[in-house]
Amino acid sequence: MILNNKDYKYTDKEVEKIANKVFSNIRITEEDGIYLFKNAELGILGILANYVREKINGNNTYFNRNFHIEPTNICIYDCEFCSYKAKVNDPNGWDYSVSQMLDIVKSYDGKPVTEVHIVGGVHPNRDLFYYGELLQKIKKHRPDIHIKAFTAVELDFMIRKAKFGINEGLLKLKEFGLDSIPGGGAEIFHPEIRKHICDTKASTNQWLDIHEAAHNNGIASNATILYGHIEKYEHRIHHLNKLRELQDRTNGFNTFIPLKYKKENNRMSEIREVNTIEDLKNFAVSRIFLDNIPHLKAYWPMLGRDLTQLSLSFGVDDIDGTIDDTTKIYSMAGAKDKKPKMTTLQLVELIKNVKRIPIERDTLYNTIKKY
Ligand code: V47
Ligand code: SF4
Repeated sequence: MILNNKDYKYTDKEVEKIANKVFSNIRITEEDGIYLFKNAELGILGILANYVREKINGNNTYFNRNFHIEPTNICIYDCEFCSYKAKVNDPNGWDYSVSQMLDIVKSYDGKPVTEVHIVGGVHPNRDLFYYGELLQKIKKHRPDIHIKAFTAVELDFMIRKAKFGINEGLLKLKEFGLDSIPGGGAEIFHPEIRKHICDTKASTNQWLDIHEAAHNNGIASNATILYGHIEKYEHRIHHLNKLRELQDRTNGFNTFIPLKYKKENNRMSEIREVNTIEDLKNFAVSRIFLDNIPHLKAYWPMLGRDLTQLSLSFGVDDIDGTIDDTTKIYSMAGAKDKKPKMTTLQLVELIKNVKRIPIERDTLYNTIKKY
């Protein structure tokens, strides 16, 4: 359903100019991106994002069969938006041993999951060798499973604690069994905002350096943005531009995942969450701007099922996976789904209901099954 500019009655000349660039496959500038955020109405953003989506991914809509392990919520950092973390000895804290985490993996014996997503807090006593043991034991037990693990923030700490350089640390983890890196910890790259929401953890440059080094060592990764709090459109575009520049150098990002700020139980709770229009605009402009990152993901446990379906008309081509009630990050921050879990059949139905083609994929987007 690719529409072209002849079908749309523009009310804004500048939006028309930018739209013509998109339809001519010309990259839009940072100024264009900000202009779209501020001035384009949702209809044209949907048309443009859908054009880019269908050019790259056709009608395919991807999902996988995955589960999460959250090793600990104990964290040395104190991000303002975090509803999840606990301090050492906090009664709300958890800190799983390697054998407890292996038991989680074993509970999937005989089930056709293809990915384990491991992400958690930055525990002061856990280093690269502790997590290395976990990776090795998972691979020994289940060699077929892809391990997507540790945000750049966790990696930065565990690599420094082991007194390794970035390349050396990543290669060691790869040797232990790390297959790819999730996109978390990016938040907002612009220093004006980062200093207010997550001042002490890995900086923008450290996050970007870790992903660049991973890509250069054959480890693919994802990228996120945490949007909808104190940042302005200018900061979002600055963030997208940093990712686009890095992707031009390495081509190592698979997927971009906008994470909507959820307000419950954190120190930024007075900030209202943005509405659905803003969510859809954000997906659309991300899709239009990031012409070199192949996939755009709507993370359904956070957005809910209806908005996830809608997002498929605003650039999104991936809805993550079955997840199976194994993540607490968003339920603790106020997401409606307290026990997120969808069967493969439910994911397939969700996609088919909006006339897209469900594709079960592995983490690296190889097709496992077309429905
Ligand atoms: O970096 C924390 C976010 C991220 C809140 O790579 C919050 O496939 C909203 O990395 N409101 C971690 N978001 C999650 C993550 C992720 C999730 C899904 C898929 C992938 C992937 C990666 O969670 C953190 C932070 O940005 N987060 N608190 C909150 N209150
Ligand atoms: Fe720690 Fe991550 Fe929470 Fe920040 S967002 S306090 S790094 S668990």
